[in-house]
Amino acid sequence: MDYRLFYWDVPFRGNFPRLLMLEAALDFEESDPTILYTQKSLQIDGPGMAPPYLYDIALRKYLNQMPAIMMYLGHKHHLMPKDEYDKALAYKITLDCNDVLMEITRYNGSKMWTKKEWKEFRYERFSNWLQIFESISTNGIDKSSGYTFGGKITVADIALTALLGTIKHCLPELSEDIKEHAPKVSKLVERIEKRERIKQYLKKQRKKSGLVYCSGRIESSIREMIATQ
Ligand SMILES: N[C@@H](CCC(=O)N[C@@H](CS)C(=O)NCC(=O)O)C(=O)O
Repeated sequence: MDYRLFYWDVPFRGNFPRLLMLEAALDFEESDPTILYTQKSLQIDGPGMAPPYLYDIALRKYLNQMPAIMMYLGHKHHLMPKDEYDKALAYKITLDCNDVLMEITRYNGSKMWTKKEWKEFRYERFSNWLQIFESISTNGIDKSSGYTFGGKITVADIALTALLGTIKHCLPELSEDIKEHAPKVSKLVERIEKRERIKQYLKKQRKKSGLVYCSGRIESSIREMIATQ
């Protein structure tokens, strides 16, 4: 076993490290994150406020914060672009994805949506984010390989898939927004979701969890906004 992932049984932020570890053919298991809640996490290396936590079994160390976990795994398992600038861009894309997660859940569920704010988010911020992702891909995408950087799959392709593939599946009403504002990235996401290990995992996860996205009151609030818009 290479790693242990401490995350809730929902796709949301957890599918970022999950898809990366599947792509890299790593051996990992999952544990209930409750045991690492804030005070308890002070006793470990890399403590934090909330899951995900990655435990590196050989190193016997934990790491918190999704983008840090993605960079750690990406560097260690050859899923970074070669060029230094592209490495920074891959990190930026991962941070952008994490910002979208924070925005769509109104700062990780700390507030619920109102109709006015949802409308502003969906038609301004979310479409702007999609255009940003699309412009990075349009300018930089490697025409021969179809990946964002340098002919090989990287952490950036995986982060975009974990963000947008999950939204497309769990909140299908938003898939039109994705196709409209980020058509190339939408295709990229479809290609990554067809990679064998990722495909098998998503099939199982989606069969078991259905459309569950981030769970809790904030998921109900997002669904209410979509339904009554
Ligand atoms: N910035 C952190 C955010 C962690 C976070 O907010 N996790 C959520 C689930 S995705 C959570 O467990 N929230 C419950 C809490 O904050 O107590 C990261 O990117 O990993």
